Amino acid sequence: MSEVIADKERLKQVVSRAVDQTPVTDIHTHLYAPAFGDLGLWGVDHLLSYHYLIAETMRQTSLSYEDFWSLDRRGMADHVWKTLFIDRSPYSEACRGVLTTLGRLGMDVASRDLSAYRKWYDGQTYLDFVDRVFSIAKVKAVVMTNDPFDPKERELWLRKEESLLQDRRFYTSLRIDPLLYDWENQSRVLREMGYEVGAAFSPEDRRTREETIRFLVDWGRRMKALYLAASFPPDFDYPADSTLSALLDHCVLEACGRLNIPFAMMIGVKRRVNPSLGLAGDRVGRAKVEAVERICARHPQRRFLVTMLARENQHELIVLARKFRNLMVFGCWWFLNNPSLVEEITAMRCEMLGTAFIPQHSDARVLDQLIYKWDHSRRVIARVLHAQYEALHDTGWRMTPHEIERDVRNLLDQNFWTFVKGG
Ligand code: RAT
Ligand code: ZN
Repeated sequence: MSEVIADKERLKQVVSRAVDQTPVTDIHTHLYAPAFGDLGLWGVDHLLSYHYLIAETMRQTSLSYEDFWSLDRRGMADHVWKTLFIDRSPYSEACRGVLTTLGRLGMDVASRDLSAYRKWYDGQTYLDFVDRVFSIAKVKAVVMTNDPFDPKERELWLRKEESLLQDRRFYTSLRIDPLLYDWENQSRVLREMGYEVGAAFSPEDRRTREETIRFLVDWGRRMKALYLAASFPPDFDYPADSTLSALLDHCVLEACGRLNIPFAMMIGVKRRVNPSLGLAGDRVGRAKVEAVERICARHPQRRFLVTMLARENQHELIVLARKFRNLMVFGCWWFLNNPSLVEEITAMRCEMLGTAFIPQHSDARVLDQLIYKWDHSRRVIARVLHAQYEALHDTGWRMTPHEIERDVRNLLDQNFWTFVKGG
């Protein structure tokens, strides 16, 4: 055995260093590789007009929704900046994230000088900026959310597939919410693409079933998707007498099998509770963990990456993961990505799953956000892990730095790849 960690001071150092330095695979983002052109967002105006901040701003402004949405990107950013950062103290998680990001990029946050920040960004080229962000955030790879139902993205895939896959830091996932929730319109899109599906989905209709699978397999291959993915509402049930349930059983999981990739389920989002807020108008609801239990039990050959949005679901989901090795719990999603909740959830997962989970993903929509999302998460993960190792040390068990680094590498990087590869 190499150096054994004898005292608690050293233990703390080793854990903080391992969590701080280990390169991360970020398994769910809304980022795009540079080849996707202007689908990829970056810069201070996009940071400030992030939908998490728009939700906070619209509670504190007298501007109507219409007037806010009529502003250009810069106008929105100005309004968020004044409302949340100047007229009030920006200590919410999403606000602080902007400041962590600017600070880690080398800007003077104390100056509160938005025009200076804009000037700093004007001096950057996008390609260098991508390198810089990956290096500061110590992220080695991100998984994009790739949507063939988005006409702009679809057109890019059909036109320049090869170049979209060139940057090996950006991996792909095939997102299929529109197909699951809007068969009526999306089946038309499938037909336009040459897949002979019916106007209504029925599992008895063999051709529609096979053509849907063919579509999913073709696009999974075209994108080299690491997994298929969808989000689900709180009342998602399985099995159920619904198009959704039938599509999962007869097409989605079949396609995952043929592609030999997992299915990612993000459960607990109630969409468009306030449509005037756009992307910021969704809320969380308590979901049925039984639905996940039944899908895992019924499809033991399939692999499921699952995250749930409600705090109330976390304990049950962890218990379920102890029962099914084809279930990998991941991330503290969206409204859970706040230090107090990340701490609670990560501690529970460590206590009940050991090292067999994926603690976090960023959900970044703006490239620069990788910096703060990972900076903030790493701090909490380090704190939680340190408490676990300290308790272990108190039993008399002794660890080496190498062992701790191995565990952290599994948590932040390898668990995902092992699960994707199926073992
Ligand atoms: O976190 C977010 O930005 C949400 O708007 C959603 O994108 C969510 O993460 C999702 O993937 O559906
Ligand atoms: Zn997302």
